[in-house]
Amino acid sequence: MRALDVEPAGGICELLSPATVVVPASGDPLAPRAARSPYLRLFHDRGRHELVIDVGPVDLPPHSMAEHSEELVYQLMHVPFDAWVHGYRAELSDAQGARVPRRVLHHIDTTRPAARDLFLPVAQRFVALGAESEAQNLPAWLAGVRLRRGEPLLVSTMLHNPTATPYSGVRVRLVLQYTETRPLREVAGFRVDVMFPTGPMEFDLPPGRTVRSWDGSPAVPARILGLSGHLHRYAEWMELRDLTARRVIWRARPRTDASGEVTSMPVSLPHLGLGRVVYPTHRYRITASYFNPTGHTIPEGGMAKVGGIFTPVAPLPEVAVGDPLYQADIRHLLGLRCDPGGMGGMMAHAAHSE
Ligand SMILES: [Cu+2]
Repeated sequence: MRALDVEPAGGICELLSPATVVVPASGDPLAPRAARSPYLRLFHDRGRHELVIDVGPVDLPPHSMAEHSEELVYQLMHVPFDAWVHGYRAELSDAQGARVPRRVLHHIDTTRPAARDLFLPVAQRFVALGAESEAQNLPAWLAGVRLRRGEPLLVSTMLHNPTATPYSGVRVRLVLQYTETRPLREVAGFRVDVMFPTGPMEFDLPPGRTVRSWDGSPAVPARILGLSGHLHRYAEWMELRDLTARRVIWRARPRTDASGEVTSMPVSLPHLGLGRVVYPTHRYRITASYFNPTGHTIPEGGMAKVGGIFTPVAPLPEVAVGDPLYQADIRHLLGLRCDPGGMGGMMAHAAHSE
């Protein structure tokens, strides 16, 4: 009798079998199977204007990954209504509702397969939070990311317990604060990574200095309203440069604690929030520098990305599902969930962040 309760295999991984991967919107016949996400539930607090993406519950033994980590890598949900998201935060609790240390949340990332990225013809990344990320909340009237009813959202969660204390029934709640009224500025997230265009974003750090960069241009003119970055231990600095205009848009060093661990990155609001326009006719370069003093290579120890919010000056093109890079990127993301050993890189990432 028990076996009847077990869901048949498939779900989100079935999307990888056709030649062209299409992540279905909620109206598509494929959607219900793909969206059968065992560790994801949606709650809606209409009074507080909050949509809650609830991931879990899972147990977190000491010094290990969460149980059911494979299922958490990518789960599919569909946005239940039209909304502009202007803020977000993450909450962690255990089975008794007690707080769980934030450091067990390696990351919770969201991707919008129905929307395009600013710099690449791939699925747009939405909210991403790590252990060090702080909650963000813009005034509802000012700016928000427009989510459309029924659009798919891929939710990637990694929980990892670096402490000696076991936690049971752990849940991560990603709380999205929204408004139903169009704000002054419609915004979206962007990112530029030294490992673009797709694939794993981690890279090895041999002993000594490693400098990496990537060049590209946005698809449309866009006003960058705010930006920050993500780096790992042993990072020295990173910068975003306009090669065409020959000027530095942003340069930052990570803030670290006494042990050298990155605790935060500076946030920049160009021109007091009025923003800085980037152009498709200009080339931009992200560069990051690391210095590894340990004398041995740190596998997948490096990472460097700039992320932030922008408002398009001209509308972003529709997503081109057939684009080879879009396909490669979706296959990479879902492969982390569905390919045997696909989690290897993510596990390594967690291990060295301990
Ligand atoms: Cu990282």
